[in-house]
Amino acid sequence: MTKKEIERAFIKYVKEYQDLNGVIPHVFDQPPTALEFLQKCVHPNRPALIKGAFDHWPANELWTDEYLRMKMKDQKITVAVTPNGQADAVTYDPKTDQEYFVMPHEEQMTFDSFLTHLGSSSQQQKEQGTPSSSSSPAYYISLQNGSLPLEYSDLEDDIDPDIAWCSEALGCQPDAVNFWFGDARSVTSLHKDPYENCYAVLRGEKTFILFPPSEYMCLHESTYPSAIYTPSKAGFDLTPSPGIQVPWIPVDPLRPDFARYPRFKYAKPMVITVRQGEMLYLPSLWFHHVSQAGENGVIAVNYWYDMNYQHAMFPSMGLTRRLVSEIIDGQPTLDMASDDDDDQ
Ligand SMILES: O=C(O)CCC(=O)C(=O)O
Repeated sequence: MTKKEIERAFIKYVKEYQDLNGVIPHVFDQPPTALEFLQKCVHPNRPALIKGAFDHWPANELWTDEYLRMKMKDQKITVAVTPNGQADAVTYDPKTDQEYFVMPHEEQMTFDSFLTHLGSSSQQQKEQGTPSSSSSPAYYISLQNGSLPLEYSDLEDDIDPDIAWCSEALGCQPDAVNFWFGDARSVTSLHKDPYENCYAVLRGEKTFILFPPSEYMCLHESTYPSAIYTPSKAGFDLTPSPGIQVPWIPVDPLRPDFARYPRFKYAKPMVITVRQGEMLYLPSLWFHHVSQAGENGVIAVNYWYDMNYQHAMFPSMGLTRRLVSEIIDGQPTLDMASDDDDDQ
């Protein structure tokens, strides 16, 4: 089979999935039972918007800035700081004329200092117009792998420790619960995770642009040398991390460059805005790009449940990556085992 023939077979596969499923998510007007959740979401690996999933959480009423400041006291938290709100993203460095996978500078600060930074950044955005025109750094609480028990244990009583119908459906407890707080400047670039994700928005709104695992071939994954933002007198420097290569998706679905990424024309995004009080079920291995908006910042909590690795979808993704990246695009191996791109 030639590369062209393999590509044509993938285009058919992408279209067949699209024809069968469309791009409209299921909406639950009230939380599903475990069985409904399994049947409509987990088994078919389809996203859903869920209303009323956490109406009973005290956090809905309690989590004002004043309350959060008071509860968090002098507890140090980890904040991702970037010049442009783009952490963990493929970024062009004009100094070296090269693209890197760039990680944020992580700063330890009190919650109070975080709110002060976020407040002055929002003020600047209001004065200067669009979020991207701001010249001050972007601050985003986006630490993962269980940030809630690690750094926000004083807030744990204000929410549920798990999502009951999801735990019942999957037969396990969440692997990690994360706390997110940012503003319109911070955007999360396209990536996937090996988790079933229940994502609750408590303040503001988040827009998820989603692509199913079947659309992997449209996203032009490639490997990039890794670098990290380091604060400098002039703002930030991009410091390369020698010897580290990271596989990542370079396509920006908000400004797609079809000349560089022509297969993106076959992709059909599912766009879901999750408003305050709503929850998104984001199935494992779906690619997601996340942006946010809210006058007073955007707060969310999400629950990551390990995906079922016995499901054929996991090795199928490995096979697809090998065929597309290695055979069609002629790139070196994207080794799934050493692939920690999946934890954004
Ligand atoms: O909210 C965000 O900015 C990113 C969320 C995300 O990537 C995730 O929950 O896996």
